[in-house]
Formats: sequence, C-alpha cells, structure tokens
Amino acid sequence: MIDIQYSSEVLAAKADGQAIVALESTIITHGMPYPQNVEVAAQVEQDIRDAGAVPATMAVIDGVLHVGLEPEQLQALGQAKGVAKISRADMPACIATGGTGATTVAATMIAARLAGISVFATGGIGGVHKGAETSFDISADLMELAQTPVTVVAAGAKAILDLPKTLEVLETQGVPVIAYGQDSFPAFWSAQSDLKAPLRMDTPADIARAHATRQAMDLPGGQLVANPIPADAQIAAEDLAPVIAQAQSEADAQGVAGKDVTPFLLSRIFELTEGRSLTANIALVRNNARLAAKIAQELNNLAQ
Ligand code: PSU
Ligand code: MN
Repeated sequence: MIDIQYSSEVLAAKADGQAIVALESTIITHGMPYPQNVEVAAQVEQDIRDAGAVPATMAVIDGVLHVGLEPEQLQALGQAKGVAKISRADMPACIATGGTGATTVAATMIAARLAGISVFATGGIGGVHKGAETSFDISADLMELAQTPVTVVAAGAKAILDLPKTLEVLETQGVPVIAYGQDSFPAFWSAQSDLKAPLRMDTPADIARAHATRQAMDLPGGQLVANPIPADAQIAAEDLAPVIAQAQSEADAQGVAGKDVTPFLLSRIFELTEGRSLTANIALVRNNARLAAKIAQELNNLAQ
C-alpha cells in the first residue's frame, strides 16, 4: 500500500466512523478559473459539512497522495501553474516521480477506494466525445466506474459530450446510471435531456442500498448518480448548443487533442457565455455535494 496523507479532519472522521465524501481536484485546477475555483472548492467542502458529512478533496502533492486537503493546500493548488491532470494512467507515475497532480474522476475514485471512501461528488463525469467514431476520445472515467466501487454523484455528463454514446458505453461496461428524482438523464447545464435514464431512484437510502447490494454480490465497479441541476440555475440546451458547437470547432481547428480537450472546451464555453456556464456549474456541484453527503450517511447507517 502506498503512503496516504490524510487531512486532520478526515483522519478524525475515520476514527469516529463519520460519513466522508470524496471530491476531485481537476475541477479546481482545470475546470474553473482562479479565484472562483478555490472559493467554490471551499464552499463545496462546507456544503458537505453542513449536510452532516466530512469532505475529502484528493490530490497528489510532491509525490504524496493526499486524502483531504488543509485550507492552505487547497489555496496553493488552486493558484499553482502547470499542475498535471492525472487519471488512472498517470497517477502512479506522478506519485513515483514526486510530481504534483490534480485528480480526475477516475483518479479520485482510485484514491477514494484506497482510503475506504464509498461516495464521491463532482460536477460532470468525462464521457464519449463528439466525433469519437474518428478520434476514439472516450474518457477513462467510464471504465473506472466499471471497476472501482465508488458511487459518483454528478449532474449527468456535460453537453460537450455525445450523451447517447456515453450512455451506451456505460451500459456495455455494466455501470448503473441512476437519475435522481426524475426519469430523464440530466445534461449538466440543463436538468432535462431527451434521453431516458436507465434507472431512477428518489431517495438517498435507495441509492445507498443499491451500492451495498452491488458490494454484497461481489460485483466490481460503482454507480453513477445523475442529479439534475436545480431548475433556477439551469441554462436552456438550445442557448448552449451554438456555443458548444463553436468551442468544438475551434478545438478541432487548433488540433486540441487528448486530455486537453475537456479543459479547452470548458474554458471557451465560460468565455463565450460570459461566465454564465460557471454560475450554473457552481450551483450543480454544490447540489451534488449535498446529495452525496446524504448518500454517505445512509451507507454508514447500513454498515451499523
Ligand atoms: N466536471 C467539471 N469540470 C471538470 C471535470 C469534470 O465540472 O473539469 C473534469 C473531471 O476531472 C473529469 C475530467 O474526470 O474533466 C474528464 O476529462 P477527460 O474528458 O479528459 O477524461
Ligand atoms: Mn479524453
């Protein structure tokens, strides 16, 4: 087992058997501009505390896996230049070479499993990109959900992705996709899409029981909980469609590829919507954090 540096708060929560919710750090370093990124990260941590659980933001700092960051570490990470974006493939290399990296959904799930944490809140997962039939750009997040036993609460997949193909890959990989409180699969900035979610659940207790049942059946992998953005914060899909199309065609024209695609699209959409995309993003992440805290507490109740 590798060395893990726990924050003081997470260490105390583990000792007390409190519910813990994992948080990623790529959303801080590559998903939002400074200084909103650190403000949001601190706010989301507080939302989890207010909802009765303890936050554990993951990152690799100078070759050490951190589970939970002290406030000054969060500040430093949010301002640092050139932090790597690490997924399953890069994480061991980053640790082995003493590097510093922010964890994607996939890497955060791996860190959560190592730390014994079962629930994780984020904004949107990576998925199958538009044009994947030629680029083959499919996020490692999808395969991680198939093999690592963590329930991930997200607002569906970003509308920059090909949502039908993303759902197809999740189905092929045997990942339960659970819409929370509605039938349709939410589309990140919009609460509804015209796609029906494969599963629907209406309570955190049901989601916790489904997680525990998967464990009891010895099935690998986790669950994706698709939690719709609060209605008052959403952006209409038809308003965003031309913006997404423009950002995508700029990415294609500039030859943006690999792990740079998602950060490029998010920052162009932020500019093109004059910050509206970020306001919505913040609202949905906070909403996901609150739901994840409830699921984590229900899972704790089951274990007792
Ligand atoms: N959700 C957001 N902002 C982000 C991401 C998700 O609201 O920046 C990040 C997550 O870390 C996710 C990653 O795992 O984008 C997916 O990147 P890729 O498509 O390269 O796998
Ligand atoms: Mn990719």
